[in-house]
Amino acid sequence: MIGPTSPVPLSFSTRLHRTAMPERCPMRRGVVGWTRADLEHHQRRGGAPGDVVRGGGGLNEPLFGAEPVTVAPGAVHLPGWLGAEAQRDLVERCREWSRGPGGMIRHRMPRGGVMSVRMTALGWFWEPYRYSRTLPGGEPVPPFPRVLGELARDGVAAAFGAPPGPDTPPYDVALVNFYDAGARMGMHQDRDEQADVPVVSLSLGDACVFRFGNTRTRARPYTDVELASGDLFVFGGPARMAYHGVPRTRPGTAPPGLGLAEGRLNITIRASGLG
Ligand SMILES: O=C(O)CCC(=O)C(=O)O
Repeated sequence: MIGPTSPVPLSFSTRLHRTAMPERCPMRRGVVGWTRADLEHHQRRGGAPGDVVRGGGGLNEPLFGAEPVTVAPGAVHLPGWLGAEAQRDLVERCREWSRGPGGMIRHRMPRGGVMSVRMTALGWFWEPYRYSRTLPGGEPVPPFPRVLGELARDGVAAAFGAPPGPDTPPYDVALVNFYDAGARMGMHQDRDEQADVPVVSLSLGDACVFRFGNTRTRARPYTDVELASGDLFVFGGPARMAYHGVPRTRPGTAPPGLGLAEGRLNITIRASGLG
């Protein structure tokens, strides 16, 4: 097994891997604020409250988010929701999270195949098909970052017009997925959570084709959506149990200066409902 801080190898065997994210570019320290204190700092610098997430936080960068697109009832795509600085900041955080005790794992599936996507879990450890409080080595799972809870609630508000209600189970788990050029994710449902709370998905790096289907079958009808760096996708309500997957990424399409030389990151933020 490759150590959590090893560089990503040039080729992979079919073993389960624990690796860190590729690091070909020097990382730029993100300055986007995510905490309340940082938000206040940003507002003092002239940023509007609403542009912290979308615009990049007081850096006078233009807001470029497009209008929300409803892909299916309960499923909303918000292109360009994260500004460039926010994306850089999240990439750096993902790299730090991937260096945690769990590293990035390519899970072995029950039928023996190994996922091509590598994954870091925060809050709860996910493996096919269950959550647990400990990593495979018995260590505690790294905590769920507060910033991701705030992003998830903001994302739901942006998609549906209001954040989750006060009685809604809290966001408490995030899966950080890394796709190299050949990685994909088959059609599946997110069904290991015990709470009917929207899934919030953030894309960074290379664009991909995100296939969003129906709740009955992996097959058609589905819609192929192009998810680019900075895009938000939220699915809940009637779409919460829709099959979805990533049939391909588009290598080389990451915005320059992101701090991720190659590949695609996806952060899905969920409420486990496991207390
Ligand atoms: O990478 C994506 O956009 C989708 C990830 C996903 O489907 C999952 O983590 O369950």
